[in-house]
Amino acid sequence: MINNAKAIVKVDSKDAKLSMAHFFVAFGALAIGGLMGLLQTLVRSGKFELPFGIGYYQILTAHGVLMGLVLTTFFIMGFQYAAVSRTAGPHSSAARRTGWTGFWMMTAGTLMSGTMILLNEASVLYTFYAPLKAHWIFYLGLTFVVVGSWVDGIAQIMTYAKWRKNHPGVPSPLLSFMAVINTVLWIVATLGVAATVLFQLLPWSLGLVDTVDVLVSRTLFWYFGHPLVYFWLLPAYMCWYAVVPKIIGGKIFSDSLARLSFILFLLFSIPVGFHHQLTEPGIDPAWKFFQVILTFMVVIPSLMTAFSLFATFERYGRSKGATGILGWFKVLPWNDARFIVPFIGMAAFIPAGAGGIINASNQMDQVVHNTIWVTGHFHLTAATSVILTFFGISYWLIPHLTGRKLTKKMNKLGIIQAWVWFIGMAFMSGSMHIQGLLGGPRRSSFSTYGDSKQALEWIPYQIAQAVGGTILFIGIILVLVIFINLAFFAPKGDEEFPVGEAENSEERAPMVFENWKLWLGILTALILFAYTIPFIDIIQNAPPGSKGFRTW
Ligand code: HAS
Ligand code: CU
Repeated sequence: MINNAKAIVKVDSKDAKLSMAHFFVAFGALAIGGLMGLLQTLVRSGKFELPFGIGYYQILTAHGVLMGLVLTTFFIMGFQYAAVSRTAGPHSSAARRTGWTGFWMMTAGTLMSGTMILLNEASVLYTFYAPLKAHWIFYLGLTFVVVGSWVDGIAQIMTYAKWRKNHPGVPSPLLSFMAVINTVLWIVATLGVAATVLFQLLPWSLGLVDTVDVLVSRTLFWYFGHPLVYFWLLPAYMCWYAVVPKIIGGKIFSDSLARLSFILFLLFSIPVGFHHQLTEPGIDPAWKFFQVILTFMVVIPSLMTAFSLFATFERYGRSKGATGILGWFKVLPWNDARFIVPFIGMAAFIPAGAGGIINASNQMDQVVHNTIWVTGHFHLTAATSVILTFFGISYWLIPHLTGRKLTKKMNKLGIIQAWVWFIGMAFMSGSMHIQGLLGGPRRSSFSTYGDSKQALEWIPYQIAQAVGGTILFIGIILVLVIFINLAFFAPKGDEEFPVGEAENSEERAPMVFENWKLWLGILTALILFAYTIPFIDIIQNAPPGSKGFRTW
């Protein structure tokens, strides 16, 4: 495929169009969702009130749905679709049609749910917990997004399967393998949310049934909700493992280790949903304990990732003559946005992951659950580590797809953007963590709770969050400027889609990694083991169902 050392392997232009379509929706969601985020922090500072009767919970729902569900799903599907095309070859026209069908279904669903939120018919937050009851079109829209994402994901699987068929006995390209793992993880995980939406929430919101079993619904939601966060994380890991080494001029520490960590994510991401329900009555503590153990299992592939990244940096540093324990740090390409933006994400993931381990520890979760600490946690994980990596990916992928160049000026703006983000988030997420430890609740508008002493203590932290939110909003404007430049205005040229090579070129990943029957078999067994008995319990001992509530 490569004619000379300088030639760049391009993503097929027809595939590029579909990826870009995803990115337009993703960055559109970022623009609106970001504005909602700013407004929330301003309201919570106590110094600002929303005009025109707009509700706090309405914008909170818009923010969570747009950022957590729409931006992520569209970005990830667009990125993975391009990554598979780049590494396993152009998609067939059948796969491309499948991809477009999925894209339009997701877009239609987003418009349906988004409209209901804007009409104030669905202020149920991004977790849409029953018994809060939204308009049925909101749930139908979510169904379209989920089913559309399956169809979209099948396009990637088709191209992967074609590659496998044409290359019997050869491990598939690393990035394609990773994309397919994430898509499979997503499909298995979304079965849970599809079940609660289709069988519980839709019939209930349509008035076909009067009541809903809240615990069943929440359990099905969290069966999906935890793997959801790894669905966000794994594309960032794809960049850290397979793209960043190439950008710095180094090598992937071990191709097999990278694959193994992805398999572990596939196995252990799903049977752990109870760690979001540790304080919830109605679930046997023994089963909560079991899922907490599995949660600690799913930390292992992240520790493997940290090890592997340090090893890549270290070995690259040594090859450049760096000495001492931290000598490698100096020789990294600090002026390259494609490196530093995801690197800030990695650095943030160290405290972010530590926070996750705190949450997962049953006793400590009693302290932080439902406090704004948790909001701080996911703004470090999802809204810093993951999203900065997505921004870093965009800075080479968008020009690659549009046939343009990342100019020096945009590269610099990208670096400034990342630092602005980091500073804004340090204020916002930092003060959320502290306020959470002081008992400040999450998911709640401004209140002094009758001027209680404890609530007054929280206010300075809420003001710090508004400062952070404002800085972050500047970061959003900057990233949108870069996106529009790279999509429409940057000079024409060839920007590389960097794909790293393993350090040991002789290394060949064991074929057992691609034995889907084996992994899906173990995954099914784990899920059945972790959920069957508690689920039977939940249903057999169910309280009377709840009618719907509209609290807004
Ligand atoms: Fe979490 C709640 C546990 C990771 C997102 N999490 C949430 C919620 C979200 C979320 C959105 O057990 C709230 C949901 C809601 O609305 O209620 N989380 C964990 C654990 C991990 C974890 C154990 N979470 C994530 C990631 C997310 C995410 C990733 C998004 C992308 N989380 C919980 C729990 C709750 C929870 C409980 C429920 C709390 C409650 O009470 O409600 C682990 O996966 C974390 C493992 C990570 C590491 C870090 C490895 C570090 C690496 C970086 C290396 C850096 C380098 C750079 C090389 C062990 C890989 C070096 C540079 C230098 C400068 C030194
Ligand atoms: Cu979780």
